[in-house]
Amino acid sequence: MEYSNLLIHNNDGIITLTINRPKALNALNQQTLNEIKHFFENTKNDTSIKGIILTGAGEKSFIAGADIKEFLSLDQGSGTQMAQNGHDIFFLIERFPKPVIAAVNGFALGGGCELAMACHMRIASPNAKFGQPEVNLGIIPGYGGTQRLIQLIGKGKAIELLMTADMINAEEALRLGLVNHVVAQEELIEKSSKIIATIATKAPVAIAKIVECVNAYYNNEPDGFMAEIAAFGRTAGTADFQEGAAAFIEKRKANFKGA
Ligand code: DAK
Repeated sequence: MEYSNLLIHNNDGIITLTINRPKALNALNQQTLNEIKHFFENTKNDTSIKGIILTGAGEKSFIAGADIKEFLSLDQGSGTQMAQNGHDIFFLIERFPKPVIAAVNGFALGGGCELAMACHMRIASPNAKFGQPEVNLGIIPGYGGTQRLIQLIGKGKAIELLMTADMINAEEALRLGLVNHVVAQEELIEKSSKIIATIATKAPVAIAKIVECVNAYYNNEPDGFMAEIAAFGRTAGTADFQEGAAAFIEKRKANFKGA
């Protein structure tokens, strides 16, 4: 698939995926969502990939929300259909077996904040602004925002931000636990890359299982503890586990193979 709204840069297996609609502050239209879906579906099983950094083009905005210009034709049926499709895409990112980091370089509003929250971690620049302004438009978040915001910052603060549509800055987002780190804008990709490079030195099956188990905490089925028991057994049966233990005992660096 030819992408019209995504830029892809591969630096030794660390992919920077840039949403490239700067004139619309990188708002998510359906075309962009379809391209994101295609990208994640087609890289899920690529063992050469160490992780993904998701960012927005330009210095002003990560993603300023869903594309409001596409809203006018929405009704109950198409809105429900669009929400289902959106949830499928955001779950694909949340469940991606390699680290996915949002490098938030400006506005992360509505669907943009939701997309950042579906990533495994968020690194923000000082000019980043987060918010769920949907109630200003007479709707509610449609891409998982009501759930993931509570998961990340707790019920009390989440309900305030969802009801008031207030924007918060990077410092406040850090204090609330919505972002992992705040770094200068020109250091966003470097900081994200360093985290991915660290994770890439670990056993791939163990990393994929961490993603599975952390997500299972929030699911009723399977229960998170049961998921951890099964996942632990799976990692205990890998050659990488033997290698990791042997490397520790032999005082050398482990050479993981991903199996
Ligand atoms: N959609 C489309 N265009 C947008 C946009 C957006 N969300 N945000 C900005 N733009 C466009 C502006 O229209 C403007 O285009 P031109 O007029 O130059 O053609 C250009 O980007 C620059 O924006 P501004 O001139 O407004 O720039 P400012 O610096 O003055 O203001 C701002 C920046 C971010 C404060 C402002 O642009 C703004 O308030 N933007 C809208 C923020 C917002 O309300 N976002 C939408 C949140 S609601 C659903 C699932 C999910 C969702 C909806 C449905 N279903 C499953 C059905 C999600 C909804 C949302 O995300």
